[in-house]
Amino acid sequence: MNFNLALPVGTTLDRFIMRKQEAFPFATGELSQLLRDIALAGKIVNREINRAGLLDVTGAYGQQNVQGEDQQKLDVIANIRFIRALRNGGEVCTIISEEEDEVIQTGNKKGKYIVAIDPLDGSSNIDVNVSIGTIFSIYRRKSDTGCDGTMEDCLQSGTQQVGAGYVIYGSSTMLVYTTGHGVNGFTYDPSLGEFFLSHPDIKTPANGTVYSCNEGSINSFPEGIKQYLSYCKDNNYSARYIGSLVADFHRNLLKGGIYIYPATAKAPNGKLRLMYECNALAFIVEQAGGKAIDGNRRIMEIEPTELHQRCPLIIGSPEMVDKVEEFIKSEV
Ligand code: AHM
Ligand code: MG
Repeated sequence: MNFNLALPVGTTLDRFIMRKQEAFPFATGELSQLLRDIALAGKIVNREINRAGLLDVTGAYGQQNVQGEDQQKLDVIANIRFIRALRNGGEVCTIISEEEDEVIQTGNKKGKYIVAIDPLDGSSNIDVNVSIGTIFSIYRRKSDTGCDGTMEDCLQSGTQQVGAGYVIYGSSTMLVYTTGHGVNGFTYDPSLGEFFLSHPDIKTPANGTVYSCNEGSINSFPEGIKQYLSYCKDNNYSARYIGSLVADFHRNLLKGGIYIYPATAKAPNGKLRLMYECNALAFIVEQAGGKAIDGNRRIMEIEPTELHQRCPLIIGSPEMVDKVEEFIKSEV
């Protein structure tokens, strides 16, 4: 069976998903439909983001989300759009969202899948026209169909993901995803309303000279990370930090580089969320030949205990991640 069937640049996302599905004779098409639902919601959110300045939907919504952060109006809109698309699609029984305190039961008790989503990451950047993104992970439920998804269905480790991806709303809007057979990127053509294959079989460079982290907090970084950052400077690496994870990650994925969000005094377990951000990007980077660790462990092997759990994230080109690990280990 040709799981790695190469399709030409310019293939539409729908055709791509269909052709990939044909390589799996026993596939029911439900995962394919779920990916299409996410792409559709991505298009709708893209439209909202592009109109944001005109419609006065930027800025704070006046509420806080479960992590005590101000929600932006577009966070709320994106959350609603993705949940609606997944509920209408029918393949997903349960959703967990960075923007929601509790699990969301879609009512589709026959749905086989669980989706974890950060509907709009980097939303503090909306008002200043910086790239933002949606991040998602897909898991197969463990419980029998016919009832709501359980907490056990939701709290699966990253190794159990059957799909993951992100949409980056940038100078172009792109959807990048994996189902465990490589990573492919699709660029959105707004005039046609379609995503087209533009970055087939993405492989991240083994090494790079770009590091991305918020060095303003360096005084409270772990010693090994501080030393790695000195090493970067000694070697004249470039610092690039947008403060929008999807944008920093996407650049490093394509060009080589490393993104680091370690434990800090302000965020003793790191800032980023295992279920909504780290696992999805870890799956993608590994499928592209990169690595993702929390400093001690592979991100995807962390057994989650809570929906909104945070973890440090060190992710990117494999030789760079190995180098950070060396510095961390030499400190222990
Ligand atoms: P968010 O999910 O509330 O948008 O926060 C996640 C964002 C990431 O996109 C970004 O990399 C990071 O927070 C930036 O944090 P900091 O401002 O501490 O550097
Ligand atoms: Mg986020």
